[in-house]
Amino acid sequence: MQTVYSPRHHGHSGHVELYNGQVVPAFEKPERAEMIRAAVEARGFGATLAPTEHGLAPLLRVHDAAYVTFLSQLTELWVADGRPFPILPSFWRAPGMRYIEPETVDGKLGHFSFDAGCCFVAGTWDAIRSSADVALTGVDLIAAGAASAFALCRPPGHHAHANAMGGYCFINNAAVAAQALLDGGSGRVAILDVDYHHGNGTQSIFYDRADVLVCNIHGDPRQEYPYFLGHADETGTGAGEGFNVNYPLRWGSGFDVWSQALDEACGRVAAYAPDVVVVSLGVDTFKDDPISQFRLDSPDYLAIGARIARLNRPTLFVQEGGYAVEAIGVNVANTLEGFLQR
Ligand code: SP5
Ligand code: ZN
Repeated sequence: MQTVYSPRHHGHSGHVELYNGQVVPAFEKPERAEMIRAAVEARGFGATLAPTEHGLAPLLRVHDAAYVTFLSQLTELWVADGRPFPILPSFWRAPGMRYIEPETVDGKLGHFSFDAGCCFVAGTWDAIRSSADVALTGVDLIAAGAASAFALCRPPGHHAHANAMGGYCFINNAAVAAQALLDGGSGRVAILDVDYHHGNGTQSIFYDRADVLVCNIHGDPRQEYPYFLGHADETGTGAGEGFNVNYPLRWGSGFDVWSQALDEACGRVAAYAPDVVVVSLGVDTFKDDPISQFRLDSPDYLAIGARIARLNRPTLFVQEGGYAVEAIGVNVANTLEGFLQR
């Protein structure tokens, strides 16, 4: 299994988030990707490749043009206003307010986000593009016949909606990849999201579609971020009815409960018979994750990979979350190793 990685993720560094009411260094930091790369390379799964440039067209297949334009112009708007970094939104609409893009930068920031989890610094837009290119180069590997590939994306993507950033996510790399697979000739794609947090962006993007099955295992939104999506009764709408499946689990869930949900999700994926499986691979389900409340341990990730391998489909792993930096490499590499040992 080859890994796609770009050092351009380092441009997104030194950013902050709001945590327990304080401005703190973001948990989503460059060391995450470096720990993963080191662990994966040490296991010798295959070559590490640089991504090829795919431009913005594949992003515009799942994101609104006005949103991508906003992301591409935000930094210059901010700098033109004479403001220092970092850039952080702090104004949002409530239901009932108008959906009209404001002309000024603070208004645009709120219009195109749903939380203060997406901080911009000077190199953020370049890192966002490189992360999407990493996912799209992974798609190219699968399209060329690889049985599997690992897209070491940073920043992550699964919280990003068609027109909004949030939760460290700007462009939804897994959604962009799934759409690119369909555009390349796949008839059906399944996205299996095992990140601790519900992939609200991915669910939202494909909610009315039958050509992408979206399965999510995550912290119950009654307790956990993103709070406002991810309930079990969200099953899709219109043509997409029955093609969204949520497995919300309570704080404190261990691998006994979690692996049962994975078995059920894999049953749904197998019944769908997808041409390709895209795994949104977050390892913030780990017991020592600093912002999460599940209790998976490092050997459990070997079992997760092995269970996914039993689907016996071409599989693209797309990196999402995981914030226990000292264990993140082992946990990601264990998942891939469990998959490869099928
Ligand atoms: C890609 C990804 O994993 N994004 C996660 C974004 C989570 N942001 C909000 C986390 C809220 C954590 N609340 C902790 C409260 C501790 N007192
Ligand atoms: Zn997460």
